[in-house]
Amino acid sequence: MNCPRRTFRIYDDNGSRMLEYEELKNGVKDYGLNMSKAELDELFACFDKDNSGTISFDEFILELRVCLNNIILAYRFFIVLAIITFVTAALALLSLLTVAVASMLALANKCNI
Ligand SMILES: [Ca+2]
Repeated sequence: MNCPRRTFRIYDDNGSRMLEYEELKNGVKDYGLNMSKAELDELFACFDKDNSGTISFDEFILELRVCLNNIILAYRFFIVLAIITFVTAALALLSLLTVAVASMLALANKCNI
């Protein structure tokens, strides 16, 4: 995986230090992503914060940070969900065991064991 600066340079075909729409389009395609024009328009608009029609490295890295933060948030949410599911399952199992033991004790009392 390339670092963001290297990726930016690879995308920047004409070396202008700014990404134009076609450069982003070609870069995305080079990474094997097949995006529709609408998706590319949306992606370009996400990066081009000042609506200048080009993407500076600062805009590029800013959007990558946002994406990374979203991935981290999703990962944390998944971990919390997994913990809640585990605790719920453990409590359900404990409840079943408690009922089973209580039933056995009641049966043992009835039979005077
Ligand atoms: Ca811009």
